[in-house]
Amino acid sequence: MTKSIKWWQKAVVYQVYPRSFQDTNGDGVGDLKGIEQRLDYIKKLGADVIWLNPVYASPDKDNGYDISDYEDINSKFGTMADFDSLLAKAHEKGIKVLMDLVVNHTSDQHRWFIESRSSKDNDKRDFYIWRDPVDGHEPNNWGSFFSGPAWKFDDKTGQYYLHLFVEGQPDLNWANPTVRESVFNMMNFWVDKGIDGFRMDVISLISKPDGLPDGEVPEGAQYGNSDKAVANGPHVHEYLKEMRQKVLNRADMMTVGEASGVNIENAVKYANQDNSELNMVFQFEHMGLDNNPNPALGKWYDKKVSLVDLKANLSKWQNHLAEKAWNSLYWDNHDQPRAVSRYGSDRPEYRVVSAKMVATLLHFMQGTPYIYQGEEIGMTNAYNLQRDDFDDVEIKNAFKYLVDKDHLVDEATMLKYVHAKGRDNARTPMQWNDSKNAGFTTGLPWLKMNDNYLTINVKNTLADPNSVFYYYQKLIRLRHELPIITTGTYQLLDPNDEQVYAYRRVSADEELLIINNFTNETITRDYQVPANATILIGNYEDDAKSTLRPYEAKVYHFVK
Ligand code: TEU
Ligand code: CA
Repeated sequence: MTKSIKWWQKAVVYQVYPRSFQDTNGDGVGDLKGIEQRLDYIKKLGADVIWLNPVYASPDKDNGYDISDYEDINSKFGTMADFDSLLAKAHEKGIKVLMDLVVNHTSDQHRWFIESRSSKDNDKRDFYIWRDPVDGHEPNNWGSFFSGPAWKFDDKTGQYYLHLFVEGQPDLNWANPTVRESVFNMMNFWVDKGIDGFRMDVISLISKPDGLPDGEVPEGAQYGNSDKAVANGPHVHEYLKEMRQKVLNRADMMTVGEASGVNIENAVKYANQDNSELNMVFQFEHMGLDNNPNPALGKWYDKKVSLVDLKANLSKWQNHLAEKAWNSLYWDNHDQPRAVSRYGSDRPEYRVVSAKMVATLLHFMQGTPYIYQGEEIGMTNAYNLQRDDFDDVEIKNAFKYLVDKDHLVDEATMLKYVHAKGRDNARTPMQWNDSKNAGFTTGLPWLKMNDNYLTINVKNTLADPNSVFYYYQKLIRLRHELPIITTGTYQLLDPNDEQVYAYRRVSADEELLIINNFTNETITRDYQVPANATILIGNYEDDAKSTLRPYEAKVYHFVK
């Protein structure tokens, strides 16, 4: 790579889900003061940046992704003074802060929408997407991402408004220049506070296709995996270029666009290296590989991904973005199940070793890695939660529409799918220690705890030198120390091997060989490791050479 390396290309991001991180006032909800108290923990891990899920004022129909005031803090989380203090303390410790930016939609309680729905001639009417009924029905066949139709009829004015997510999340009309101006002004309010960047929620959806035509498939769940539906509309790149000029260029910011429905071709546009749009995107292709073969069920399924498919997909992104754009690297976030449960094994005998393997696989790739809270201690899916325990609107709607209404699967099967894929697997509170409610709260947690916190918790992981935590700490340190991890060329080995994911990173004078046994079996492979190679990191104590033990991961380093 000839271009100079930017700070965010060497950085590792730690994602904090504020609601579930640390409660300080006993109301059962994590808060900003709690994050401030735990900054030293994040510092100890070694992360450079924190991404905060939305902390703005919100009726919480979709856990903060429905914002009613962009310039105010959700009172459950604290006050603006708490935010300013957290930002200052993070900066003192050399940690940067990324804010979530949710501007495809607002809450229906936002003053813009309250005005917009009040009458057809209100000056905010055109801030949102209103349409007349067609033959007494919805204007088109679009479905919400979270089941059901994407249109809501409003009696007051006899029109439908568009909501790609839940009813309480009306979509903003980005075609209206006053909407764009209002959003950019709001973003500048945060830039002026000194934040270090934005993670942009479903930014690939802000420009709607001209004329709002019917989709090929009515289910909104498809939009996340298809480039044929509503994503990547005709003006999205124009809007982002305008945002870059009016907001993002005012500081040395890091930006990552969450891009449902993005493919390689449009990712290269969003994250191009001419600095005209974003630094990188979150792509979803690898998250869709273990979807249900029945498109109407979307992500709801419990079969493991095929390793061959996973390799092909991740390698495609590594190879095609190289020198052209920049990858973000993630397994986990607040919308995904736990990585160890999904890709490794959360059985007690394999949990630690496989959590490290899954980490090794990702953290030696090219891109900016994201660690989601709890991933660094090997937190698992929450199998103890039952239908009535779930909080997530996506899960509730899946039961309501796919089970109760459409009878696509029975309730027990859906529960199995939710235990494999549901978002609440990631949202159960952080497990700090083995005291009541894992030290997360002295009150009643807003979402039931994962009942394995007596063994899986931060206190235990910090006391054990062989823990998942110290492994992540070392992965981060290696990325900071070895430029080849940032800049080396990626080469996949043996694409058809169904058991091992092995790849190389290559620079002019050195090389890394990364080997990951994806199975719980002992197998043999000969990668012709050169005699001068040394082990940089691994999840077993010794090197058994061509023997690979269950979930073994190891990385050889050698000078050519
Ligand atoms: O998620 C966008 C998105 O594409 C989701 O549909 C995602 O595929 C799904 O949650 C996986 O189950 C973003 C946020 O990350 C999510 O938390 C919000 O609910 C959503 O946007 C609406 O703002
Ligand atoms: Ca609290």
